Amino acid sequence: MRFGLAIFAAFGVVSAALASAGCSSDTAAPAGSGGSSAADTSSGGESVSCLDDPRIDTYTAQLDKSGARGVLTFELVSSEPAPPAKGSNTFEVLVTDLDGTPLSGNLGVDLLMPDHGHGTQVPPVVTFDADSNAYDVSPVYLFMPGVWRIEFDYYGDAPVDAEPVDRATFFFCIEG
Ligand SMILES: [Cu+2]
Repeated sequence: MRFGLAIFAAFGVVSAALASAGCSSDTAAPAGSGGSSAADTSSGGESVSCLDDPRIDTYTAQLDKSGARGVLTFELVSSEPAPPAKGSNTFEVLVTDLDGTPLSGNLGVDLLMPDHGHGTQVPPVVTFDADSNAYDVSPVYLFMPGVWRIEFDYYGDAPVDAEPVDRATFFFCIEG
């Protein structure tokens, strides 16, 4: 599942649905139906605690990471709500080159629960905000408690199914 700018959103819906079919407790409604179903989506009725998982990032505003190829920097400027929570989140993401210049090319976002092998049901929409020089990514729909991997792939002028210029991954523990 690789979600990019609007033209790829339809593809994202299909692949997300296929991938999420593999998760047995994937019963949350995709719409913002409130917290009433929280008990249904946690494993065995127990709340999930992944805060000690060595993979996860501790959320702070302006959390930045060097890309895997060392070419770009990806900064999670903010999450709303903060820290990221179960349900729909909005991320602001800044991508800069080695000179610190903000970039505005195609950005793909890939959401995955690595322990369950599925993505999300609602693909995020990525828009570039020329005022902040950053991307708005919404919704970042983290519907299930547990560890989520959020990958950003920067493509520049190339389409989002090309080889990315650089990429970075963030891991967050979503509590049930
Ligand atoms: Cu899951």
